[in-house]
Amino acid sequence: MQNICVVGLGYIGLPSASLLASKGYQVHGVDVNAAVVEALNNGNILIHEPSLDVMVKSAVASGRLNASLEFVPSDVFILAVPTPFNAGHVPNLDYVRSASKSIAPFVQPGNLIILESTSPVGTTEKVCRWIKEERPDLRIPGEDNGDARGEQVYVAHCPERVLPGRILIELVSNDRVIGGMDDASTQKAVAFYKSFVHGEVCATNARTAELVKLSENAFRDVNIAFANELSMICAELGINVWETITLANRHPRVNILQPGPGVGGHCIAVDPWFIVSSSPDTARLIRTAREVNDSKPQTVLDSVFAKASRFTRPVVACLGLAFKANTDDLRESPALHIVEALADDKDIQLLVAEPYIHKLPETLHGKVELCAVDQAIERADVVVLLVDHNEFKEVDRNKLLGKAIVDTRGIYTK
Ligand code: SAJ
Repeated sequence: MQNICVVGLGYIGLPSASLLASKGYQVHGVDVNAAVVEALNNGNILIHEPSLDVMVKSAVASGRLNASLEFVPSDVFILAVPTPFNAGHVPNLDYVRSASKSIAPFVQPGNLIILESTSPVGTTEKVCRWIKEERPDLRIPGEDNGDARGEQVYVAHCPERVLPGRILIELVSNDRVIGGMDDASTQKAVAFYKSFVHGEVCATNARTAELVKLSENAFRDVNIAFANELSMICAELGINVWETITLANRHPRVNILQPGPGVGGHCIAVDPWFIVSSSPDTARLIRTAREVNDSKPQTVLDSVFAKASRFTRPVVACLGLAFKANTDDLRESPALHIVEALADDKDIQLLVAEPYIHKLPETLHGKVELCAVDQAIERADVVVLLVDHNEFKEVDRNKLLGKAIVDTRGIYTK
């Protein structure tokens, strides 16, 4: 297993590809986005992730990592493509299907195919079916293989579980869960991951591995929903939620998470719906947690509008657009949605400080002024803290005196 084809060069595929190249594998990356491919071949990246630029540069310089729009024959195929949802929170497997169908012509007996994308239960079985449809000559686990000859193809799910901001560390140090479509696939995939993972590599079957990953993010979502609901209860009762949580967490078996402006990113706000879609009548708590977290941005907006209404032509400064601290990642960001909604109010003069970006997203063009944090605060009547970036934690508290404050992260009002 020396040649690896990584399909999808995003937040998971790109770090994985460069890590594998650094471990001595010959890695070919494939992406549908020509800009990503071109950047990689020049040793550059288009996303922000600590140390990734250095690792990609050195992997490309070593000759062990390259990319193109085309697939190539390989010993191992890793699918790291997005799994979003459609209207009604129905999982969208189009990218997994397309990746499976695209690698099929290049798959040979003995190859290992790994699905890393977070997926609804049953998706790894579908990968097998999609490949079989293209290649009836191959022996694929879980399929009717009739007259197919040669060594089998090995297929496993190994869900990614790295935290954006710590991807390169967690790719190596986290335990991994590997679920093969049969025992032979599990063993082959376990051997492969053991060659570069320091954490424990735990074997199971494909369906369990799929649900393990979804459960991890649903667990976190439910716990954040608890904190967010508590923040709304505290607001109703006139109690400081941050103090409440700090004191409750002094109990040895209580560990309440932190409320925020809502849950963002492309994982925690998405994956629980994959459980709901498989078990719509049973997944009641998981669904409600999603609804609680999705309702939080509106609660924040209500409180901004209430504070802004005390001023004529109020200047509102929003601190942060990213979906979480110390990143430029704006995907599914509640902070961004809140700023977009405020930008539609013609009575408000809106300033935004976001140290991780240099230009505003298109939805805010011409509606919002991007400025430095000190300047934004100085000019503001209302300061809305949306992201707990380090730069915002360091703000001189004297500069906030006399300002109306909506603090969604408990930095200024703890
Ligand atoms: N958040 C809160 N309060 C908290 C913790 C988080 O409001 O106490 C918010 C964040 O601000 C953010 C969102 O939740 O908007 C998600 O952030 P996160 O840091 O909890 O997680 P992600 O989405 O960056 O990464 C998660 C991780 N999953 C778990 O921790 C169980 C990561 O390990 C997964 O690999 C990743 O999802 C993924 O790709 O699925």
